[in-house]
Amino acid sequence: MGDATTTTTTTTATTTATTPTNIDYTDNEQNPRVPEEEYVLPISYGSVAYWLGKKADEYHSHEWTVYVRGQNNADLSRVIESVTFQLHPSFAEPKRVLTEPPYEVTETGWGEFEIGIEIKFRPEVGEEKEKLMANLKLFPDADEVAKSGPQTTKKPLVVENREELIFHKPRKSFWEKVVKKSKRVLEEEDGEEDDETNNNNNAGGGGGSDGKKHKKVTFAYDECEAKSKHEALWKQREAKMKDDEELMKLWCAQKVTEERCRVLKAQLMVLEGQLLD
Ligand code: SLL
Repeated sequence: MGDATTTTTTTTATTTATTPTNIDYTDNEQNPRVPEEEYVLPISYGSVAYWLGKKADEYHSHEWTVYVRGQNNADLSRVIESVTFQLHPSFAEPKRVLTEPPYEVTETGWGEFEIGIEIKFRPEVGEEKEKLMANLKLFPDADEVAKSGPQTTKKPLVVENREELIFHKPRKSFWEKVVKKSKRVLEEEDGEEDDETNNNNNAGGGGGSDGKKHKKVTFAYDECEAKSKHEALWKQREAKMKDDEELMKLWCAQKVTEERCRVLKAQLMVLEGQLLD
């Protein structure tokens, strides 16, 4: 297995948001929905593939892992009952069911294919399932080779998708037994904010937009203790994403300041002109 701290060739899809399928919004008396709340669960899923180099043979050129994980190492096991990966029929027992983290399957093979992923939620969540599709990629594209050099046994090819599972109007059982059991991380006075701003990257939360000051409460996911083979790689990627976000914020702040300076200079010139008249 390669060293995860080496440079990676990476293809990342943009974050998409999805609502679990087949949601029945009709209320049921035993387990009603909490209408004013929303819970956001950021996950990542995809594949990591290493070329086997000298160890490669005709049918086993790469070792790869397909995975589902919580962003920022969040533990998904309180929400997820099982993750099923549907592999290509050329693999023995292609339906792989994982009932605890890390939700990942590692195999060796020769070809690329689409891997069906089905996430089944715990009964208390009250929603059925979420279906995703991961594109297993073993061979870098020509432009990736041009950018990062040829494939080596140390450089993993990563295809990662980020997704936000959004639970609108969560079931009371989910809200009380799962979400509210999580650490409460933030409670602050909040102004005229939109409902959507009550959910940040690693938390779900609630609150109305009545224009009045109100308390904003968010919940942190517990850290996942089960180690993924690729944990160092995930941490490296997430640290880089945070750095990129910070850089983007700094860049925006700089642009705003430059624009303000320009406007102030123009106003100053007008005032100077008026003084001279
Ligand atoms: C194709 N899309 O039809 C591809 C299918 C299947 C890959 C790729 C099996 C390895 C093994 C394997 O890698 N299958 O037999 O252990 O061309």
